[in-house]
Amino acid sequence: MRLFVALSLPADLRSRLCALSSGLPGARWVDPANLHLTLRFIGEVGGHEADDVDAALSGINGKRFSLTLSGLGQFGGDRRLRALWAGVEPNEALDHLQAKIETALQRAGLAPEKRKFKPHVTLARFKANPGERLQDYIVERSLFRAEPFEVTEFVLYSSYLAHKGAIYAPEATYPLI
Ligand code: 2AM
Repeated sequence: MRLFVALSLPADLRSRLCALSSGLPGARWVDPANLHLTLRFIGEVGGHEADDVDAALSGINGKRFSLTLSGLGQFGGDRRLRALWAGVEPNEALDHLQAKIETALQRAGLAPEKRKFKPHVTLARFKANPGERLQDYIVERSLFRAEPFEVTEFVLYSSYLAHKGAIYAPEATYPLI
C-alpha cells in the first residue's frame, strides 16, 4: 500500500479553500474531501512495514497546537509547473511534530526524507500551464489567511489511484495531548 502521514483539515477550512478553487484554466483542483497537509510521504510499503510505521507513529507523544493557513504559492515554474498551494504561517510546533515523525520513521527503518519540509496544502495540479494567469491569480489572493484551527491529531493515510483520481483513506489516527 501507498502511505503518507498528514494533518486532516476541518470541514469549514476545506470549504474556505474550496472557495479559492476556481478561475484558473488548466488547473485540476484537488477534491475538497482530499485537501490535507502532508507531514511525511512514505510511499509504497508491504504489510509488515506498514505495521512498523504504525507502531512508530503510535509511540509519538506530541502536543496539540494551533495552525493558520496563509498565502498562496506554486511549486515548479514555467517549464514544469507542479502545484498551486496554500501556505502555512511559521509554526514551531508543526515543525517539531514533523521532526518527531521523521525521527520515528527512520528508527522504524525508513530511508530519510531528503527534501526539506515545506508545509503546504496542495490546491491544484495542472494539466496545462495557465501562464501569466497563475501570477494574477496568486497576486489577487495574496491576502488569503484562514481562521486558525486546533491540531489535535495526525493521520496515517493510504492512497489508491482510482479512475477518477486519488482516493485517500485514513488508516490510523494518532492523538496529540
Ligand atoms: P503534494 O501535496 O505536494 O502533491 C499524497 O500523495 C501526498 O503526498 C500529497 O500531499 C503529496 O504532496 C505527497 N507526495 C506525493 N508523492 C510524493 C513524493 N514522491 N515525495 C514527497 N511527497 C509526495
